[in-house]
Amino acid sequence: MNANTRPPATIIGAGLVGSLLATLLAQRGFDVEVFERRPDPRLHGFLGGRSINLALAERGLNALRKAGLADVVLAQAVMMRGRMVHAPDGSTNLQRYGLDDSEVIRSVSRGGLNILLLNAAERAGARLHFDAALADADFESGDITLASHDGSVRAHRAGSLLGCDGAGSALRAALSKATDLGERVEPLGHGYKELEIPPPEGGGFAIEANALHIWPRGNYMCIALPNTEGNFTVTLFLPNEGPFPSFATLPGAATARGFFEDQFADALALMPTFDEDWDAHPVGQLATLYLERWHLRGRAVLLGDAAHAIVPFHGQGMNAGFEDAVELAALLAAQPGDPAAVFAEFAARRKPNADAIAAMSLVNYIEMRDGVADPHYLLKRELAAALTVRAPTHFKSHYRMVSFTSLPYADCLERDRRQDALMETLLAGHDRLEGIDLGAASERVRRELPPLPQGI
Ligand code: FAD
Ligand code: 8RB
Repeated sequence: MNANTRPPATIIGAGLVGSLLATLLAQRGFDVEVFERRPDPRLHGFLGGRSINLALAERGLNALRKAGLADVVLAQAVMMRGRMVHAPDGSTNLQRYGLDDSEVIRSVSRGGLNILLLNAAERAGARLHFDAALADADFESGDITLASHDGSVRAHRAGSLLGCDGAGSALRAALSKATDLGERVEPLGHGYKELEIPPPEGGGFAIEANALHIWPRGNYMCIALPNTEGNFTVTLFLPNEGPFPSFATLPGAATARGFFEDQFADALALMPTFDEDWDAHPVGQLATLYLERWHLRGRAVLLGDAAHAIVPFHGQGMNAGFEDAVELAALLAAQPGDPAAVFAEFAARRKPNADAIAAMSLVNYIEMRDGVADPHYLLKRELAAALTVRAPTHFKSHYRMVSFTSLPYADCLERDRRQDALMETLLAGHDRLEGIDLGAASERVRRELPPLPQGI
């Protein structure tokens, strides 16, 4: 294809979603330019410098496969087979996520993944501009203003804009001035603090490497994800305000240490830099962002966190954003001359799925932090396991649908509602599995639930 006839694409933000979208579009023959606010992390290291990791599940991996990057990412990931639950007395229990080691999630370094995606985007022909923050956009002329950290600004004539600039999106702010996006932000009321478990002296991992660790404590919890270097990123999730324990009642490392001695003694013993980490790392805020509209005619569209930031409790924010990138790249490649139609179709397809994962992520906080100990919940888990074995063509746990398939999130939510209602009916009047006729129960599952789509 002649360079002049390649359809243009201007991407705002070279984070996880922007750099994957740049790769996919450049691979499909687009003339891609990307503007990123931060300096190039390949030259300057990641701002903040801390190693933060993310859980990659099937949807995200599937998107990486489409870009030809799944194998290189897997080579720098740590497999997590299940949740390792740490009780207050220090005892642990592994709850597997899937049926076997083909159903696992992976812990990957955010910095490493972003650098890998930036390199892939450039290899595919995308042009990346760093220290170039979108400051303003004129959606009539297509002119955008880009600002550098030294205060200098420059103008650029862009075609349609693809907004991947994250939860605090500047493109979203510019769009809001031109049109009503129907924006709603729902704060969770809980924040988070990042801590660290380093590798033990002599190497290896201080706790089980191949698990996502959870310390559930009712109204709050800690989690830990492994890094390839042997350390774990630990995150405490806790109410911001209110009676002890809340972040408001833990002003400094000294009070926080007492709280951890009480509630997370086993973890605290593995955190030599607890005091420094507590005082140095800010409390992060959590919220869900809903927009009624994601696009303005053919001029701009939002995707990833810019369109639908969610709470972290399903580990699906990046996975959902990667699905967006795959969907948008495919639609644009099929119809490069009609961005208005593409953006409308993209938003119509993705918005119900974004709403569904937003809802499921909020529910999973409850499940992670206290559902694990509830007897009715445990009984339902047992029944779900039995139905999974007896009716695998019709029954799949909510967690497996979300994490190990690419079934649209909205379909996962709908199927899970029907599965859950049926299980509640089957469990009525029972407090043990023994009295339930599992043959008849699985017969009913096959009769009343639609078969699972194959190969998704
Ligand atoms: P981002 O990755 O935030 O990228 C946005 C980019 O835009 C950034 O590079 C930013 O510098 C740039 N930018 C911002 N403003 C401008 C501007 N004005 N002009 C130009 N560029 C701009 N998701 C999972 O699936 N699994 C997990 O386990 C998981 N763990 C997480 C852990 C943490 C601590 C956090 C904070 C999030 C986690 N997430 C996880 C969510 C995931 O990080 C996000 O959903 C994902 O990064 C969204 O990608 P994005 O490209 O839309 O936004
Ligand atoms: N954002 C995750 C899960 C589900 C685990 C389960 C949960 C930290 C910020 Cl909280 C969380 C999960 O149901 O057993 N899979 O992947 C990742 C999670 O938190 C990430 C690391 C996180 N995201 C701001 C902090």
